[in-house]
Amino acid sequence: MDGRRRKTLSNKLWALPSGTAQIPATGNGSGGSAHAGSRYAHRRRYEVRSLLHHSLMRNRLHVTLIACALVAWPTCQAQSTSAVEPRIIELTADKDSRYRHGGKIAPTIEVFAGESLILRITAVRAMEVARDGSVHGLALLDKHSDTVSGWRFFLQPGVQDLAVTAPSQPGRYTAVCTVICSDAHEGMGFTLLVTTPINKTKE
Ligand SMILES: [Cu+2]
Repeated sequence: MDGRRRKTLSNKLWALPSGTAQIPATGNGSGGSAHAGSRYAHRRRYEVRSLLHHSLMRNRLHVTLIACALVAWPTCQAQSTSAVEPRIIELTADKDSRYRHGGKIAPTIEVFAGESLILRITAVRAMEVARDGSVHGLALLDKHSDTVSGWRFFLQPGVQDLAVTAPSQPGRYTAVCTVICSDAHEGMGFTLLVTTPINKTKE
């Protein structure tokens, strides 16, 4: 019975908010000194010790939690302030099998190496549609005509946001359409000019 009671008490302790944890538990039955028989006193000591143990554990837990919070807080702050919103670049993959950006056909878009971007592409059907329903495609090729990792997409009619990261190597990259969308498909593309980030070129 003793053990069961302790178990109940410790369960209560864990359930109670920290400030109130010890008061009702230690006060339970010990308020009147009339009950101070030796057996009772022994049990009480035992319980108090177990309560102390638990409250110590709780204190340690609290200290640990607070320490974690203190450590985590600046990290979260740093992350939220340093995480730059990706730049949105609006493009149209048009019905005449041309990429447009700000009214320019086959534009050159300048980005920083490693920059987070969102390509907001409005795709409009040209003559042909791929079997999966895509009306145009997009692949970014490096100087060896290899597709840059993470830069291959098939475009459905309408607006789509493509999250990409600019290549880490500065240089001139060519974006091409990968769906045979019309006779003019071969000429459909744009240039991505990747430059070194500002903080590395400050002169
Ligand atoms: Cu095409």
